[in-house]
Amino acid sequence: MKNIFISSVVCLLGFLSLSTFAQNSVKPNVLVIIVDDLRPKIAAYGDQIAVTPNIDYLAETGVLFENAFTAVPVCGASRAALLSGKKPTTNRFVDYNSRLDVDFPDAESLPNYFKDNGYYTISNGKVFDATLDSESAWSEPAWNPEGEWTSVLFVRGRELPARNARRDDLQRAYLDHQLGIIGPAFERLEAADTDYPDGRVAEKTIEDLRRLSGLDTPFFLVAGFRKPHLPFTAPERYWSLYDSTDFVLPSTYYETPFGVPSNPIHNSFELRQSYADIPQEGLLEETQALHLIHAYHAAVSYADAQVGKVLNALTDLGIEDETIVVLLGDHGWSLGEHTMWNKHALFDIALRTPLIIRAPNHLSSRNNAVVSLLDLFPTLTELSGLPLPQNLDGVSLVPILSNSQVGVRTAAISRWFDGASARTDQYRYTDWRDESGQIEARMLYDLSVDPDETRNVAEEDRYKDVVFELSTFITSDDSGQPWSPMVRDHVEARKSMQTLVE
Ligand SMILES: [Ca+2]
Repeated sequence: MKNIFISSVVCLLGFLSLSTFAQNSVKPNVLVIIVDDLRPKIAAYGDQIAVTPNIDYLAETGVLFENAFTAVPVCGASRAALLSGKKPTTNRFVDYNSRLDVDFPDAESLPNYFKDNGYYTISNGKVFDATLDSESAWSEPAWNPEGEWTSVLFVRGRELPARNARRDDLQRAYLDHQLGIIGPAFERLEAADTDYPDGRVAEKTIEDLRRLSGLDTPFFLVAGFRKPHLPFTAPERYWSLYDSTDFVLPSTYYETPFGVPSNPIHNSFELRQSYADIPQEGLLEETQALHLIHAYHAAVSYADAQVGKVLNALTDLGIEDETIVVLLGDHGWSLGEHTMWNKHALFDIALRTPLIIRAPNHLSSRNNAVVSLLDLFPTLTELSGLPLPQNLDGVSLVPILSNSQVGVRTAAISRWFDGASARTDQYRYTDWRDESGQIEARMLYDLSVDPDETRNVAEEDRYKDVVFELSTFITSDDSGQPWSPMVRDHVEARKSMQTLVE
């Protein structure tokens, strides 16, 4: 009986404070945590190996979205889209170097909107891809820790403890590389969390929370952690959470999907071009691939630990119950699936990302609805009791935070240069169109029977209606923009590569 009574009081208090937010008199704080290149390799998402106790805790106390997708599978464009609530087209938010204030200067960004509505806004770490993008959005200049963002330790000339025997190997990897300037794709050293940038982002964020919790105005703080983005640098103790024998290659490591067009298959250029000791063509040797998979996990656990420090600070400061917390990745990541590494493709593995929203007065749950990172802007606006801005391309997820049985959209659309992909609860349909809109290639995966996307069924008769419906859906989403020169260059380069292969 006592428990029931307590629950009733909690519910009543919850209802009252929810009403208060809606009435504009007290605004909740907003803390957004972006974890770069994080796919749902998280225990709370059912991953059997990942050690992520802090994100798991957030998931246990919030709403976990099982089917959240980025609008563009690359950092800069994904962030410009999700931080503006505007969809990508063939003329904006195209690649890693996209900037919101260049591609769409008239769009009001999410942090700018909160700032205009009385919030104190802060950007720590990697938020917009370019630190100076949309500067006016922030109450203080966007902050980043010092040092190269790739931050392999010994390059900075630091004296490392002698126990770091691997240092010699790593230095050799640099020196031996033909370009002599790029480092290994991982680093395993005895180091403090704060030796790497993310540890310092956590420290700065905690200092800010301490300061901001004493202000009369609510805050909108975004903390952007850089791991598990390449290079997979993480202190030794996060590597030691795993045994190297824990890992296996993905079942699709050696093969692209049956019947796939060549359009979405890339050569993992980010990994090959930027890091020493990676072969310039062909599959990575199994031992190297497994080591990189281990390294990704170490980097995920390191990022998770930094998330934990920030979440603990909310509790210690007593502001957990008045702060909305969102955690997301900026896109998915291939760890060798379909012969590929990195993002840059319209497959589920490169598009699906974690999304967890913990809002005061909403019970924790898991939600299977298909959602887009574009939905973040209207969701945070509604949760904070602010008026919904006009012309956002996302939809508010507030109706489904409390009801996991309903959906908010037919499909989530993602774009990558001339390709567009529609994800429903059962299918991933993708097509590539020429500049006049004619479909040149397409693929369809029936995820209900083929969750790993191994068989393109777009040309099978029994899926004819699905293909028609989803290609029509993409047509209706198309804003009819002309191609930007970047899209033309990309398509030309891909076609010349295809010709070479043929
Ligand atoms: Ca990224």
